[in-house]
Amino acid sequence: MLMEAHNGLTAKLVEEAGFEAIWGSGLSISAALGVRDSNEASWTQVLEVLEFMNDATALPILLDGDTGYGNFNNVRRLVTKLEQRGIAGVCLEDKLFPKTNSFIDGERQALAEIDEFCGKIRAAKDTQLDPDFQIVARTEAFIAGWGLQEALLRATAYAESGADVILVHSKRKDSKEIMDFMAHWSLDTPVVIVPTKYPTEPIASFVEAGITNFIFANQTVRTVISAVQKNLRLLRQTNDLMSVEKEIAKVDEIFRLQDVQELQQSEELYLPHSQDEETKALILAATKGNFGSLVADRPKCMLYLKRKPILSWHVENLNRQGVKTIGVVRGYKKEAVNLSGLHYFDNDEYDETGELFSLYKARDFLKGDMLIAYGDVIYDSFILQNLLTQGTSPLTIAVDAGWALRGRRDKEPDLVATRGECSPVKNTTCVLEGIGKVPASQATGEWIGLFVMRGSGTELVARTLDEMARDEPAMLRKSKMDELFRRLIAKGETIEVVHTFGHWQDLDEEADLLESRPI
Ligand code: SPV
Ligand code: MG
Repeated sequence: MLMEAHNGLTAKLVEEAGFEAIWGSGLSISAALGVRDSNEASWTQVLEVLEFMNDATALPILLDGDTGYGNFNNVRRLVTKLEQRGIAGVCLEDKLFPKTNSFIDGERQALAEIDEFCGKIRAAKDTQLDPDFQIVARTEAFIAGWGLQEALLRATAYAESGADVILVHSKRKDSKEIMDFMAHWSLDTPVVIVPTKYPTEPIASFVEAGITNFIFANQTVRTVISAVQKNLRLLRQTNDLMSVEKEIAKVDEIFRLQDVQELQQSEELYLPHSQDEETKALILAATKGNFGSLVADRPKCMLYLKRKPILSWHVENLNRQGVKTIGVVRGYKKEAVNLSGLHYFDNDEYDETGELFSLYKARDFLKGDMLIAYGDVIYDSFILQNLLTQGTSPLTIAVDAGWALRGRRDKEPDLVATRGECSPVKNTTCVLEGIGKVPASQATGEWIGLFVMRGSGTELVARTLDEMARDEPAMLRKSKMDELFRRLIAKGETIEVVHTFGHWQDLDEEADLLESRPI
């Protein structure tokens, strides 16, 4: 039983339906390509389709090779190319190139000279390298109205020229021509038929007559046409996707047929793992801030800056750098911190605790590569980009080297002392030596409230928080972030510094710009 397919998808569907082989139908391949069954698609274009079909299925494919696309020489090249692409056989018909489908004015179609066609068969058999490659010789004697004698004469000549199988085609509505033929067929060469025009005849009666192979030549493409016509008509009429939704294959079914799962497993095997490890971000936004009536019903991070909540600026900035998983530690008026798609952690003791305690509240989120940001600091996106791409250490902080020039009004700037020079050009790094109690005269910059921790750095920070929670809970509650850095330095850990020059703002200074509603 050979079932028609005309592309990779239908080849797979034929296989899943349990058929034993595929008919690469000239009619349906050309129809699927939107052209006529008159050799309008070139033979190499057909070959391309066959390659996709063969890749999609383990079933043997018999190509409907029409007339062989020329003379014996074209047939030789065709056989070679089909073998190279893993096609199991080719059917050649005794008509003239360019052929016309047998069901269109069959009587008016000229047949090939018997000798010339026998030469094609011999050329094909002499060319094949794989002994299993099948040459099916098809006679159109009945189709062209030449009758039983001519059909038998031709079939015999083709079998004697080496054809592996004879295809006898008929367009009668009954089995008479085929049965007459079989009554006289005495050679061992097996016979295959294409019962498109006599579908009411039971297959069993042909089997009884000695026919062992059947080609269902176009039922797949006809099923596609009817189903698509019906559903597109409905969709056009109703404008309602639900009019077809229940009837059509799920999108997941497409993925299954494409074996998407195999690709996912292979990605595990072959893609470098660092690429799948996404950087997450955590925004600390628990405090109220000194903003008077502006923060009556919302915390700082939900105040509006140019029509958007400050938290939205953060999220968009992070998204632009490919950071999609974002957590927020909220506290004061937490119900007003309600942007969708974020992971929320609550520090309900925001009034009596510091930043380190907020960080600890998101302890379970601290895994892999992470960016930690203060919710009330805004910065240009290049600062984030530099921090994510320049620093490669387990712990890296962003420091403003231009702090002294900016005349900032912050009463408690997080001044830092550093060692070394931060230069991607010279490939040198700068390291944090002190933070918090650094006198201005010794400071090389100001920490801007942004840092990155990667892999082992994240584990180190999480461990330090766990130790504090266990051994010094009061200290954990009241500490600011600089306490964490001081502890890490004291443990001998290296904290890399990426320098920036201005282009950030902590919002305590910018109350004038903020609104509690979009303007
Ligand atoms: C085909 O499927 O293209 C065939 C069979 O050749 S038929 O259309 O019946 O000629
Ligand atoms: Mg055909």
